[in-house]
Amino acid sequence: MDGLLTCKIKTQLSHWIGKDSQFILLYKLSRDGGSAKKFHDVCDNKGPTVTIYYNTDNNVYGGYLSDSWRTFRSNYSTDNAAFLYKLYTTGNWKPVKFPHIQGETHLEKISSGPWFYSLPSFQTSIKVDEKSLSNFYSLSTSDFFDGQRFDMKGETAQSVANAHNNVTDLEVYLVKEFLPDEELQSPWRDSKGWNLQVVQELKDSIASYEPLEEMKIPEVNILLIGQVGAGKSSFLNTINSIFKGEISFRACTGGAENSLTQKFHKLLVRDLSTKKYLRFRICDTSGVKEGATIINEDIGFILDGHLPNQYKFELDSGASTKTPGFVKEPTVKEKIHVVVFIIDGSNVSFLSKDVVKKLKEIKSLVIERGIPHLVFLTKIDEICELVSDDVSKVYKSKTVRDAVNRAADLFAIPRSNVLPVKNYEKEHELQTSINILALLALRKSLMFADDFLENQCELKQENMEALNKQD
Ligand SMILES: Nc1nc2c(ncn2[C@@H]2O[C@H](COP(=O)(O)OP(=O)(O)O)[C@@H](O)[C@H]2O)c(=O)[nH]1
Ligand SMILES: [Mg+2]
Repeated sequence: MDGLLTCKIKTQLSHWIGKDSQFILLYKLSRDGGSAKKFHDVCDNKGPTVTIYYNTDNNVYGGYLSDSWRTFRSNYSTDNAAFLYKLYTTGNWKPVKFPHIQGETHLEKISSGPWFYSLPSFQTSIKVDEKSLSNFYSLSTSDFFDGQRFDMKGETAQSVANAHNNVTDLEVYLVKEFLPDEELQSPWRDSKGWNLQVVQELKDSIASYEPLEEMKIPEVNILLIGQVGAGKSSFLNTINSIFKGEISFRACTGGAENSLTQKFHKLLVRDLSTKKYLRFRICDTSGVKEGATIINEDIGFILDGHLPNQYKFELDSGASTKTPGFVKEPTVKEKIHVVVFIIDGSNVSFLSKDVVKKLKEIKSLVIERGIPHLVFLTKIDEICELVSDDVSKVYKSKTVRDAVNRAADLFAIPRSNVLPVKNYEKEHELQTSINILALLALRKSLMFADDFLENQCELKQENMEALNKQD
């Protein structure tokens, strides 16, 4: 779910802040829940923020902090550049800035939500008031717009907010200076060009791919794992579209709120030009998110090949040997041969601690089993206008390069194992550059899967030799 900031509001806030700014949604009460801890988890130490309240009478108001939100003082703090503001009064555009005059401006406390002096929110936690028809959050009105710290320019709590702080939502955005996307002189990664011939070469090499002969398996299993909404199902659709020759949406995709993928799917892709199935399966999972998410035991079961195709994830109770279709003694055929972490490029710097922790846990499970892994960085069009206009600019985009570097640091993997990808989402026709990035990413996964099979093959041979010696 996206934030509610409109272009008009962004322009007004940029004007007040004094810089052309971009706004990145960090916290949204209705999406992230009314927990002060959660607010601090995602907003602390990030830099300047703007907080915006949407009151049930269509009053929109909020506050700006040039300092980061923090918790270590456990008391009020002063930010001389902070200000409060109002934008809409009962639905009418009436922007007024209320600059700081004196004294402390905001509360640095783990048990408080975003809390300005004269514009409070909630302590510890708050729930939506479900008794009312409009389902609002009843926030605090302590010192509400009382003019002690900010110059109210003749306005009052009544004129700004009808004297109540019942809101349908509250959002906190990170404020970043808007810098035009930088096109690098020389690319940060080499490419073979962006034309149909390259697409064909990549398609041919994937179409002729066969898993290591000695292992005698029909196809390799590529597991996609990542945050809900990161683009796992969309990647599967992108690959399917390329081999189908037209855009297709085989796996359901959707917004970030809930994972539409509740089942474990192991999908084959058919090359429509030859009508043959390709020799890999893309395994799509439900995503990682705070709270309910696939439990580690289930991930272990998936990696080891115990869970059957179409297994339905029960988010609080995992699978067991009694699960219908549970594969008791999986062979190499059922195991996962390569793991791809799908990371939303537009979110890579703002992943919550919980999600990072979960992804690291999964990575440990993958490493324990010696399974090769890599990262696909999606939505690169959303972070860079150069790329949004022309995907073939990807290796000349400083923004994408920086995002790739961040993902590599986060996962502690080599940069070359992070592959930028743009999935099909709004397009109606296939595009050469989009195809090339997706095919490069897929081909690299197949090469990695082969590495795993090589290792398994060696292991098998060693075991055989040991057995022979015993005989
Ligand atoms: N702009 C853009 N949107 C994307 C991209 N990949 C996925 N999306 C969108 O992100 C949303 C979530 O994608 P989905 O594949 O359902 O995520 P999943 O939960 O990981 O399976 C959908 O609305 C997609 O259209 C991408 O590369 N660029
Ligand atoms: Mg999905």
